[in-house]
Order: sequence, then C-alpha cells, then structure tokens
Amino acid sequence: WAQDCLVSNITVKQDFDRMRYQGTWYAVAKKDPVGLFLLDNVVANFKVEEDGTMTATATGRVIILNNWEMCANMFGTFEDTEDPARFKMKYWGAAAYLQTGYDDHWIIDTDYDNYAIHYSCRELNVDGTCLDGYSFIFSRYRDGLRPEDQRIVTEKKQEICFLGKYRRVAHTGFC
Ligand code: ODT
Repeated sequence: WAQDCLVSNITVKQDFDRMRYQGTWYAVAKKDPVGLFLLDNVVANFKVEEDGTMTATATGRVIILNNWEMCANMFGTFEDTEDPARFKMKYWGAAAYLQTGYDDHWIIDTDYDNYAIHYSCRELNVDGTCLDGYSFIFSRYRDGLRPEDQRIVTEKKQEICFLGKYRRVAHTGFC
C-alpha cells in the first residue's frame, strides 16, 4: 500500500452524524499549523442549532503579542458541503486581538463516544499534498484516549500523513 499523501485522497467519516458529535471534546494531541495559535488546555464544545447548523465554542491557552498568556474564547460556525464530514469553519475570538479565519474542517473519524480525529489543510503544495495544515485528536475524557482507541488513531494519523508530527496537549486547569 503506497501512500501518496494527496489531500484529495483523504477519506473522512462516512455518514457523519452531527447530532451525536455534540457536546464536549478534550484535545489530547495536536499537529500545529504554521503560526500556531491554541497551545494547550484546548476544549471544544459542539452544538447543532435549531436550523441544523453546526456551531462550536473552544477555549485554550494562547500567547498573544509575543508575551501575553491568556485563555482564548473562540467561536466557530460550520458551513456544510456535499460531504457530511467536510465543513468550512468560520471562526473568530471573543476579543478582537484573537485569531479569525476560514478553514477546512474535516472529521476524519470518530466513534462519537470516545475519540475523534479532526483535519484541516490550509495550503496545498503544487503536487496536491498539504503544505500547511493542522489536526486535533479529541477525547470525550479529559485524561486521554482509551487504549483500545489508540490503534485506530495511530492508523488515521498515518492516513492523513501527519504521523510523528503531533504533540501532546496538556490539561493543567489553566483555562
Ligand atoms: O490552533 C491553531 O494553531 C489553529 C486552529 C485555530 C482554530 C480555532 C478555532 C476555534 C473555533 C471554535 C471551535 C471549534 C472547534 C474546533 C475543533 C477543532 C479545530 C480547531
């Protein structure tokens, strides 16, 4: 099995169910993009609004203006695409000096009750591989993934060509 690492060949969760995805997810690992923003203590909360739109809030420790450490309160709305697991995420912060953006937001895999693998490629290389992207591994539990979920997560990290590029996301109670 030869891996081409083309972003267009990356597969996502089949029949993604946004209702079951709702609620709290703790980031346990992250592959950073260029100019990383969320450092650690990252917790996301997903919700489906009355009109069916998926939205989320997230908090996390950030360092802004080179030196100022704070908890960022972030908001996101997710635009649907033809694929139920591929969204465009519009995001902004509670304060104007926080990051804003418009990123791909793909749910690579989840079992809804324990683990989730998120992926976003911000910039492609000319050959169709990812030049600048980020990914979060989420757990329903603050203390991390269950051993039985680790195998599948490792497999998926490899499939999205980010294996070995993740760091652990600590939960210290800062946020
Ligand atoms: O931290 C980085 O380096 C890049 C990611 C910044 C995006 C933060 C946007 C948060 C918007 C609200 C919550 C959404 C939950 C998203 C889950 C995963 C992707 C951020």
